[in-house]
Amino acid sequence: MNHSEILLRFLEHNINIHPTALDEIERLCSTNMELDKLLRKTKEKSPSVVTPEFVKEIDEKDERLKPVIKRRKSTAEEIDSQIKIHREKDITSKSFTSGQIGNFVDFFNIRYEKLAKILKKRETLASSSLIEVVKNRPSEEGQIIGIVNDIRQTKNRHIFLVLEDPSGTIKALIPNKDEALKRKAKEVVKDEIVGLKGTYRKELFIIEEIFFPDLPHNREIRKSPEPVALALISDLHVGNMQFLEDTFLKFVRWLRLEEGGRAEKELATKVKYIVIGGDVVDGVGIYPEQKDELVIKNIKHQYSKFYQYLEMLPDYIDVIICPGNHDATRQAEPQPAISEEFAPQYYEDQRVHMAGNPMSLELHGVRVTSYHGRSLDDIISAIPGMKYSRPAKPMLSLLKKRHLSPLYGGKVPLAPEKYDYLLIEEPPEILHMGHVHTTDSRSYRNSLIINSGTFQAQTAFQKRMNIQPTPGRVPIVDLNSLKMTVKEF
Ligand code: D5M
Ligand code: FE
Ligand code: ZN
Repeated sequence: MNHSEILLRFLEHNINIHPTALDEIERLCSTNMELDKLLRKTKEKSPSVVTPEFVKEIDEKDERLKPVIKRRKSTAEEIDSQIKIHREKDITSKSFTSGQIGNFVDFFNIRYEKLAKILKKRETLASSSLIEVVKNRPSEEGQIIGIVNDIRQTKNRHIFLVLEDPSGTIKALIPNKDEALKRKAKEVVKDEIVGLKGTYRKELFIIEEIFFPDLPHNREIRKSPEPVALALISDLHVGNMQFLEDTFLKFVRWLRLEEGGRAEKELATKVKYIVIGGDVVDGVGIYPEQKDELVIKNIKHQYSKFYQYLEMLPDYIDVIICPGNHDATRQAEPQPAISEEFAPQYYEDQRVHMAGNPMSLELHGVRVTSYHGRSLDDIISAIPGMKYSRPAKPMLSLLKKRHLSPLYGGKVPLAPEKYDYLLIEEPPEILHMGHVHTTDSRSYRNSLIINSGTFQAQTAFQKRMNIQPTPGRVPIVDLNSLKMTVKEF
């Protein structure tokens, strides 16, 4: 970069520069990218004139932001990225445009059709009947598939359930003495699609078995032929006073191969992707009294702040981001990607990929479904035995339901789009969520179920709710072996 090139760029941005600062800038910026970065940082500070002292100060503060030296040998660096984002299963830019909003009848019909098809693959349900047909065949055993309109325990400790399909509704019952089936029924929530086997007697379908859509037993599993790894994170809440910047910077330094022993570095060299499952920033006006807990009160500035961290990442890492309930997009699910208006840098950067919530990806063929996880609040309160401290359990329940947010009328606002984007149509190799701020994982029928925790310390609200977050515990999945390790920062 020579003086006139630098001068020109600064003038383009209407920034006054003192001639003595040019040498300093020339020394610091050998590429256009570096100059862009300096320009951006200067603009944030908006000095009346750029002096050599000003440049030095920015540079010192920037010590930990220095670009990674490219010649470092790294596995991930040598491999081309292979990212496929299933945009057809993403609500982004479909919702606001052409009056796509449908009605709830269509919305639940799509859910019914898709999940009934999955349920019918099971032998027992292959010849299931419509509800009206079963009602006309009293005392005969039959199978039905439908949406759960109501489920509750009666005062005599039977479980009473109302099921609906396109032909009609039926009242169903699990007798109080069938303890095993009653236990299974505890996992049933309103508005999900289930299959029932039983017999219709005296206006009641007596249930003998309940079926969730579930995952097939021996499905083909995809692994990456290349030795690359994926880091899963979520719930940074940048801008909130509890965001743990130092912890996050440790993670960044580890990725930059600046921290850890040989074995740790070996894993770090494989990391090619970071998937962020929402709540990137704390947002503004999300909950009462939030203002008092914000250190950055402007949401655009919150995103700029996080973008500074993204810039510190090795340049061979791709970052894929879905929003959460604190991000700059609509609250109703499915959520379109974080809006460009609030995070323009993200859209200009080729290594950052913005998608909706939920999002469905393939990384080197490995299928990843990421969903922020707000429905976990509803599932944890609806199903006995589910706890905030072990979110993989309610996540597994959702996986078996093949739906990310089945309950309508709970804490999750659902938008009745023309399609049900929250269905889990194809079983993923990795099901990823966040929201509950607790890292947890388990595996189930060849799927890894992972909650990526948080980088935020306990908030006053979480203290009142007795939620104990586990900040800085980052799940890393080797996409070649599909083995997961949790790195603590
Ligand atoms: O959610 C952070 C954590 O707080 C997560 O565990 C859910 C819990 N949470 C959030 N809002 C509520 C409400 N309204 N009731 C109960 N629990 C809640 P975050 O999305 O990061 O704020
Ligand atoms: Fe969060
Ligand atoms: Zn959240």
